[in-house]
Amino acid sequence: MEPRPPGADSVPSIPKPKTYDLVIAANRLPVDRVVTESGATEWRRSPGGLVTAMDSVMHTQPGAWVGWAGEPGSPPDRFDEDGVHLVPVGLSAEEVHRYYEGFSNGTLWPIYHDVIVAASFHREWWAAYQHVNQRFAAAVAEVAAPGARVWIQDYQLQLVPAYVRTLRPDVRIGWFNHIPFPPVELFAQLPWRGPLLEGLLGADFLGFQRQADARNFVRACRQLIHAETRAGSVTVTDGSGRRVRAAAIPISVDFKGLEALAREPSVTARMQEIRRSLGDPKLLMLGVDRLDYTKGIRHRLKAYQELLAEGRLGPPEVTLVQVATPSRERVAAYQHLRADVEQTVGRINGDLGVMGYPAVHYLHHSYPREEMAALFRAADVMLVTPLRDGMNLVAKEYVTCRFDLGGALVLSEFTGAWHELHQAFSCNPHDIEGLKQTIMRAIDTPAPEKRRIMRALRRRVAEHDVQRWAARFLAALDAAPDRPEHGP
Ligand code: GDG
Repeated sequence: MEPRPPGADSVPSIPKPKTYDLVIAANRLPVDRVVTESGATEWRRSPGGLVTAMDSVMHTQPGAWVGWAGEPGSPPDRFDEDGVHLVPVGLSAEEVHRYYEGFSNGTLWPIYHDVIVAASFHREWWAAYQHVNQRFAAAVAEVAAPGARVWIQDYQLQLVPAYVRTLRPDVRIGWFNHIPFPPVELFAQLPWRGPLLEGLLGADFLGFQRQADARNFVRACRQLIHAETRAGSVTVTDGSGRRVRAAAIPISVDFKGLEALAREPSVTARMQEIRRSLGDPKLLMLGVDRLDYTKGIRHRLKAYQELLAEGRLGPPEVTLVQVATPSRERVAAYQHLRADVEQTVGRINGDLGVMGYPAVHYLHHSYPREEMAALFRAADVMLVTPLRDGMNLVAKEYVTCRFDLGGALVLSEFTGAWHELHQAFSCNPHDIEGLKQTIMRAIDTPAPEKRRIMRALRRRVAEHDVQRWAARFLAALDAAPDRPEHGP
């Protein structure tokens, strides 16, 4: 037995927090707080694709997940859930307003999505963004084991790579951008463009949805901070000679899990019930989006409205279900969008609906996954018409659910998904006449041709699922150039 130091019994040692070889940092934790019928509070897994992807890499090694728990105020204590150590980061109500609704969704989101609405620049939003990113980095630094892999997610946390590197130069840092990275002409508008690029360059590897996004980032580094660049990599400007690689690793869906859900008898029964409850239309069209101005909902409604007005389509044979999931409801641009969409839906139904058969079924709700799978199976034509979208998982989910090879996907060229699913019925949503023609083509193409297309789309998603995405990202992170002081 080891000799015990004098007084060891009386001085309690402070337990060091447990550390992990894989640490994820994302704006949100992968759980939501719910109050049960008995009034008790519990945490339920949020069913996002990222959670499934992380499951596939965390089941072999335990990992930690750093994120906001979704409510302002002091954060709950750390806890373990489904084998993942959850580390809540607290945000005050003011920080939610300035860092999340403000800088993330009022400044960065519009700039990164082609300025579909104007971006707002406020120095106090930027200050809050810096503070919150520092807090995330401190939490990461505390739970990362020596030499750990740290995987930071998305545009809300672009400064975290550099902050983590300062605190923990021993760890390997990756960042993945779920949204587009804008052309330099737009990115250059940001008053804080330099610090944002330097923040990202704290990483070893940066992953993007499309090659064009990775190229935009590299070009921004060359033009705006005069970094030396080569195809796919940037040399940091701090004189260390360290190189950061930027490449496309497109995200995907849990093909096997979602297809199995879509095949459930209860989902089949619900699919039939949905069609019945809509009056058994000959043709059911579907849109599923967060209610966001990037998703092209207004353009889609306009094309549909004109097709109805011209008598080319109409109820009761044809109907459109538009699920618009509530989103960012305290941000002004989203309030305007909602009012606009709801007025348009009202006008279409008022002008072009028939008794008992509205032309548009508009649902401002969030639904369980089973319901989404049943809707996808019920829809003859799926309308995915964003003006700009990093990937768009709805497109991939639709084809995943169509194991029957039925249905047709209308897909905007301005989504990341289009670069993988170009056999779909492609459209430019800005071109309303073209969009109308594409919708009619998706309807009129003979079934055998549509089955051939659906088979090709499904093959692509089956072979490039979210598990493969996560594995590819981590392999790229491991393969990133070593720092000069650590290797050749
Ligand atoms: C960002 C990027 C990128 C929607 N309503 C309900 C529901 N959903 C699910 C969909 C899909 C997800 O939410 C939305 O993902 P998207 O990819 O379509 O779009 P964003 O939310 O904008 O996501 C995007 C993505 O990150 C991943 O990198 O593809 O480009 O903008 O999975 O099915 N799910 C349930 N009920 C709903 O009512 N259960």
